[in-house]
Amino acid sequence: MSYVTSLQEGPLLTLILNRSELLNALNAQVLDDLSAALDAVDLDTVRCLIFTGAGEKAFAAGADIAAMADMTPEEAAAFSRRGNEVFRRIETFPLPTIAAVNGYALGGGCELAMACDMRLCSETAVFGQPEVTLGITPGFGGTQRLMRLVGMGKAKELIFSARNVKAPKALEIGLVNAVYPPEELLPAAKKLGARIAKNAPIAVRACKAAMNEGIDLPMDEAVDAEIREFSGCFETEDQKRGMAAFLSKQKNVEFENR
Ligand code: CO8
Repeated sequence: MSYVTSLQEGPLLTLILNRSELLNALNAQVLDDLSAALDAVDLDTVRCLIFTGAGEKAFAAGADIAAMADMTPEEAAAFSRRGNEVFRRIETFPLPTIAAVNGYALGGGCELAMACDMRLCSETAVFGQPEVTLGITPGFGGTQRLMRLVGMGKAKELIFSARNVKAPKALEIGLVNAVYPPEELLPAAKKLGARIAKNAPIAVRACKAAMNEGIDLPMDEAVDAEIREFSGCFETEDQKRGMAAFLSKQKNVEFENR
């Protein structure tokens, strides 16, 4: 049995963390199942991934504390490396990703949400990096991604104090893009995914690649990443199709992912 359920609806693939009895806590098996779910994505038909958690309480309440309690430093390094590997894979995955955060997103759960391109959450969502209350640092990218999302001062405040942040505050500090009533969260994520899915898929992927690469580069090199991705689009049929449609005033162009 997999801890990750995949549900494809047209161009949208929803990956559901399915360990609700432990608030979708992330152990090695969940990480492996997430990785296997990514291996199985059909890049020809899927145009957007949505990550969410099973149950009404949690997106993911973090790495599995019971599984970590007796780790040696070497085992902890291997676990942290594996989590970082899987989350970096999500961050650089060649499709846009949306975290639909339906409750607690603590520790590794917050880190998973931050590895996604966009975060939508329910009014019940709670974000936080409580690791220092357990005697550890964040270990799945939290020390690096939170500061890139909300700025160094706010990230340090949240990580050092281990203070949780509810949905409205998460919106205010830019940790999430939007907040919805719980029953509207997945429909909203799918609506955003469907809107993205209508656009030229290779161009969307190229935007993601340019933005991901550029954020860590000096501006002169960052714009080179854009030039490379921009010019690459001119090798695609969808560029010809999109521009021809505009020039002939044709609406609702259908892109072919070629
Ligand atoms: N790990 C393991 N089990 C968990 C976790 C978790 N992170 N979170 C919840 N559970 C379990 C509980 O133990 C409980 O199990 P049981 O029913 O067997 O007693 C079940 O899930 C339900 O949880 P609660 O009864 O606690 O539910 P409440 O509604 O009372 O509380 C909370 C919900 C506030 C979310 C609470 O469960 C909580 O504080 N959980 C822990 C949150 C946390 O500290 N997360 C950070 C973990 S550390 C981390 O993520 C670091 C990432 C990188 C590490 C890599 C380094 C090697």
